[in-house]
Amino acid sequence: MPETVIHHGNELKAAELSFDDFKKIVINDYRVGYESRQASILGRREVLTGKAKFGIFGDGKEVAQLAMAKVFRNGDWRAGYYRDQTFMFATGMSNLKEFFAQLYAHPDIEKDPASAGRQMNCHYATRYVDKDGNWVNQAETKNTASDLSTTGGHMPRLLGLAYASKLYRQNKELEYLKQFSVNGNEVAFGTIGNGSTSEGLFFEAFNAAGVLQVPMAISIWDDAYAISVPAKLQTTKEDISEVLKGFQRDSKGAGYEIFKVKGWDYVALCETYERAIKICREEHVPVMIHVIEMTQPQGHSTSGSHERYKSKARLGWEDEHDCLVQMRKWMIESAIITTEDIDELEVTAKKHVRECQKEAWADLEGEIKTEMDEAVELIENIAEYSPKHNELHALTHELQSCVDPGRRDTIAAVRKALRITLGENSHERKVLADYLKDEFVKNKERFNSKLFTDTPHSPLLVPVVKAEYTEDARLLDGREVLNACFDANFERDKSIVAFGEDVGAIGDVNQGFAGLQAKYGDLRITDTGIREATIIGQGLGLAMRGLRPIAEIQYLDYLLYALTVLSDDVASLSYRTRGGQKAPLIVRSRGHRLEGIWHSGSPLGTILNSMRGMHICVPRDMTQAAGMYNTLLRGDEPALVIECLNGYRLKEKLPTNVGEFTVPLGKAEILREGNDITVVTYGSTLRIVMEAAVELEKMGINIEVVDPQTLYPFDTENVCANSLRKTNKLLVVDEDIPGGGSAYILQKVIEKQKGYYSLDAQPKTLCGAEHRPPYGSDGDYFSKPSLDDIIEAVYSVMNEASPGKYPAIY
Ligand SMILES: Cc1ncc(C[n+]2csc(CCOP(=O)(O)OP(=O)(O)O)c2C)c(N)n1
Ligand SMILES: [Mg+2]
Repeated sequence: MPETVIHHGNELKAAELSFDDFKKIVINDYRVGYESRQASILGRREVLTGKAKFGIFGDGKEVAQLAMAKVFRNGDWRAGYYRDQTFMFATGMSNLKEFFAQLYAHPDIEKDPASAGRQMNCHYATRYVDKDGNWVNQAETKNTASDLSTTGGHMPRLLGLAYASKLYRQNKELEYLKQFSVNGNEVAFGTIGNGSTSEGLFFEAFNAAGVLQVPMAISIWDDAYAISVPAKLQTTKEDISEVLKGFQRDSKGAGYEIFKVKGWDYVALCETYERAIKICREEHVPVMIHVIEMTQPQGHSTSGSHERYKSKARLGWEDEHDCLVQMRKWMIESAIITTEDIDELEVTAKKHVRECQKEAWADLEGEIKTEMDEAVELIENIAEYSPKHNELHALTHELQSCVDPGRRDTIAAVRKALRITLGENSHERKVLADYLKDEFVKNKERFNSKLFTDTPHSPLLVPVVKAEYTEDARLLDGREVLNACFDANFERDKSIVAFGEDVGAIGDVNQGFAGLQAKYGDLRITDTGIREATIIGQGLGLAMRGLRPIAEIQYLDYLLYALTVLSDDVASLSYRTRGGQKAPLIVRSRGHRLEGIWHSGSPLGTILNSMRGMHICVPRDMTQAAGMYNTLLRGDEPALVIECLNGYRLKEKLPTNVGEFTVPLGKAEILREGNDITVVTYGSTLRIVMEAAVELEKMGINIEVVDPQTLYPFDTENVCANSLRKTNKLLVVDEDIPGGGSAYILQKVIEKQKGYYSLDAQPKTLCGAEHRPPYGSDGDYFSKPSLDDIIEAVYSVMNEASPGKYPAIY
């Protein structure tokens, strides 16, 4: 079987090679490209005949990727998109069988290591976390960060992957992290389609890499279209490298080295990549390679045909400039290969691809068939004794007649058999029910597992260490407690870095990092531009490469600018690779009430609904926040910590173990005991609820106050529902809009914790208004839950339960 991988060392340095060696390399390249093309053609056919659901392929983009693969070394990273199969094959990061396994959605990491059947085809990833959650040695492997379907969505992460090389090269204290870097020599390769350069994320990442001067090599695969929309409607001057010329480094300052090359010119491509990556790797200068005149022989994807929107002339031009056609022509003209030999190579390559496809299909089909046979037998066993035997026979017959069946067909038939035989009591029926339960467990693992890493390194397993205080513990501003916590952690762990807007020189707008840049240097506590999406991407890339970033979003309201990266990339990373990749990124922000439409946000509903896969921490004060950072910095899962914007100057006691004590995630705390009603709240409203408690006590009402502390995970020990057993009444106080964070809390307490068993009165929520709060204290009073609102909300629940004892106030 031919060897697909181009090993490092196959660079085309013509002067140093004999003509025979040179020929061998070129012919091998062509074979890889040709096999890749056959995979595209066959892949499309598999979709059109119904074996796979959707197909998007890298045809027309092969030759540039062969050239790029030559300069991709161990330790390097790729963050790319769905056209990159040739590059993945050429570097050995994927292969033909895995390509087809993913196309068929094989839910097995052995068959589809990139996503275990979870991602659409041509969405790549290498597994850098082993089954116990340990990092593999990334410096010795070629690495691909898991792809997204959202075009341009990977650009922020690309920045972070490149930035890690800068830190590894410039911060000598990181030399001990040998499994991640060799002196920061690693290049982060990005690929993006011409159309997707219209995305804001592209421009944001592009500018940031120019500012940071990181070894980032962006290749733009330019086929002049984005589905049906031509370059004229996408890009100023229809030419992205023309537009970006101002980024070219020159006597005025550092910037990019920009290259432009034709996608069908093998020799020029090899030379260009050689030059570009040398600059990028050695000088740590970002480079852009604009690869023009690419084609798309089969159109955009299996969803449509490009004949609908490309002119005959364009289609003719594409046929002629097909990169493999051109490469073949050049090889024959240059006496690298004869027509007969290349014809033979193509026949062999085609056969090989077909074999790989068949094997991949047989692997999945075999598993499904075995399971189906087992289920059919179990159903037929019931039929032997069941009065419904005709219906059951029909069911198994129908199941066995399925064309290209899936696991869903078998499981649906089993469930239907159990419905048909409802009320029957045979042993055989019980066996089938047990079989179904076992299959649910297996399918949960296949399709629903690994939202979090769930390994021994999980922050949920970090030992609880209580905060300790001396008798004369100092009372400090909250921000100083945080500052001491960060200081201790920066001292303890050299891989921790923090960055964001105003985080460096002034130590963040609330001074949590004050003085730390002076102490630990600007590579560890760093100012960034105003670019929330790429601040998160920067953190994500660093976290993937073994560093411990704290990425700061200055105010919670600005989190929306980074939401795509958080939701699409950070939060889904573990899930979409089925635990093959992780990124222990800590996002630090501050929110809840302060003032104005963009500085009082508490969009917890938005956050909870879009960021499953991240822990959501809502500490009530800075000491609790510090304990959460201490926990998270010792675990390996991503999290968002929302500090109370109005709490930095409130006095708190400084624990003696401020850098060590931990606040466990998912552990709710009862802050005040009471018998009459349970009030669940968190963050900034907590203090107001505690004030209300004092007033309410004067009115003869004793409230129990529960702080869940983290919204995800939420109160894993059912503290809320247990409290309801005593009080039988529930009020949730939340600053988000009605139906936002409070609806989430209600679902957890009432449904998940079964709190409804204990309720004597309607559970209530007290929330912010549906609009954002106006600027000014009056605006705050009339838009966010106030002391009076809370007192009256509690009272109204009491009034409903005992109107005689608690008559309406007004
Ligand atoms: C954020 C986002 N917007 C829209 C899409 C739908 N979409 C998928 S591919 C595509 C065209 C991309 O064109 P281009 O970047 O030129 O890459 P090409 O497919 O031509 O290689 C579009 C619009 C998407 N996947 N993600
Ligand atoms: Mg395009």
